[in-house]
Amino acid sequence: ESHSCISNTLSALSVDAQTLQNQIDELSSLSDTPAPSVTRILYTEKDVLARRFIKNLMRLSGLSVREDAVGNIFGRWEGHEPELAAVATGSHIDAIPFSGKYDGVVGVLGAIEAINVLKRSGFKPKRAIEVILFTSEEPTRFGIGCLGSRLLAGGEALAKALKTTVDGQNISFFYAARSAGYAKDQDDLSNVFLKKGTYSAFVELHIEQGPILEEEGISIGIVTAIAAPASIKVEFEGNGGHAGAVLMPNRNDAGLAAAELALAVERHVLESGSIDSVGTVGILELHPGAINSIPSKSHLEIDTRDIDEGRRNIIIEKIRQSASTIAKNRGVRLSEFKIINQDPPALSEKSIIEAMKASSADLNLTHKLMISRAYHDSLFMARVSPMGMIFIPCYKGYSHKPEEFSSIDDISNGVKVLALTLAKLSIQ
Ligand code: HGY
Ligand code: MN
Ligand code: MN
Ligand code: MN
Repeated sequence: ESHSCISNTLSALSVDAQTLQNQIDELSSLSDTPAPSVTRILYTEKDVLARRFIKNLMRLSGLSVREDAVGNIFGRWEGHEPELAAVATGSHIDAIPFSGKYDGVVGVLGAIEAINVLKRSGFKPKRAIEVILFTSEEPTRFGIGCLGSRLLAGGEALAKALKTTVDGQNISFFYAARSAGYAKDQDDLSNVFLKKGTYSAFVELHIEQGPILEEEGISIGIVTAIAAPASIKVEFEGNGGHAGAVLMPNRNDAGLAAAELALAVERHVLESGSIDSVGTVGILELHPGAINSIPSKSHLEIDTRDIDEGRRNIIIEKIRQSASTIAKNRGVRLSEFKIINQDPPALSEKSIIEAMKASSADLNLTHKLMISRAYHDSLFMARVSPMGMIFIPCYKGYSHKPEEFSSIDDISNGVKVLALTLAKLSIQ
C-alpha cells in the first residue's frame, strides 16, 4: 500500500508555480522598507498583516489553524491515524532590515504549496502533516534568534528572560506580543513548549544562503548538519570629551576600543585553523555619535559560528580575553560582556536524509549532502524531533540583502522534494 500510493503520487506532482510566485511577491510587499528590499520585524503591523496572509492561505488549503502564546502558527492536515505523532514542516516570514524576499518565506509558502501538491495528487496522509510558521527566527527585535522554535524546544531560560526583555525602543516583549494579539492571558510561556513526541519528523525547505548549489549546478541540497551559532553583546565606557580640546594622551576612547575588538574578532577567527570558523561585528554603535565628541560609550554585537562547537567556544574565550586586555590598555571600562546565545550544532536524522535523497532521486533531481552555515528553526526543532532540511540554489548565494533571489523553477523543485518527503514520512 505504501509503495504504490507513493508511486502514483510521484506521477501526479504538479506545483502551481505562477500562484506561488504571486504569493511570494505579494508577501514581499508587506514590508517597512521599499522594494526590492524587505523589512518585516516581529509583532510589527507588517508582521501582523503577513501572518493574516499566511493563515488565510492555510485555511484555503483546508488546514486547521491554531496559534500559540507567542504567535507560532500551526496549519494541520489531519491524517487517517490522528493519534500518531504528526510530520511537521515550516520556516519563518520575519525579515531583517533591508533583506530579501525568499529567506524563510520559501519554507512557509512552499510548505503550504507542498500540501496543495499532495492534495492535487490524491495522496491521503496517515500521520497528520503540520505546517509551522515560527513566530520569529531573526534576532532583530529582541536580540535572540529562533525565539519561537527555542520556546517550542522547551527553552526554560528564554521563557524566563522574556519576562524582562525589552527592544531597542524599550518596549517589553509582552507588550509587543499583546499588541500583535498574543500572550493574552499569561506571562507564563511554558505552555508553548512542545510535548515530547509531538512530531515524528520535522523538515524545513530553505534557500541555501550560500553559492555552492548554484556554482555546481545542483538542484537540491540535503543538509546533514547546522553550524553552531553564538552571539555576544559588548559595551565599553570612557570619559568622552571634546574632540578638539582633549589631547591624545589624555583620552580613553570607547570607540577605538570597539574598533580594536572588532579587528580582534577577525584575527581570532582567522587563526582558528579552519575555514568553517566565521565572525562578524554586525552592530557597532558609538555614543553620543557626534563627529566632534570622543565616544564615551560603544556597543558591539558579535556573531561567531563554526560547525565545530569546541573550536567556536575557543574563539569566544579569546574574544573575551581581548575585550578585557583592550579595556585595560586603553583605560576604558568593559561595562558589559554578555553571551546572548552559545548553541550546539544540530545533526539531521539519518532516516530523513534518506527520505530526502530518495525523493530527489525519484524526481530525477541532482542533489548533494551539505552543511548549513546559517542557522534555522530546524536547529531547535532538532532538539524535540528528528530533523531534516532541503536547500535550493539562490543567486550567487546572496541572502540578508535585497539582491536575494531563487528562480521559481528551483523553488518548485524544492516544493516537490518536500511534498514527496512529507508523503514518505507521513505513511511510515
Ligand atoms: O543568521 C542566520 O543564520 C539566520 O538566517 N537568521
Ligand atoms: Mn535569515
Ligand atoms: Mn531563514
Ligand atoms: Mn536562518
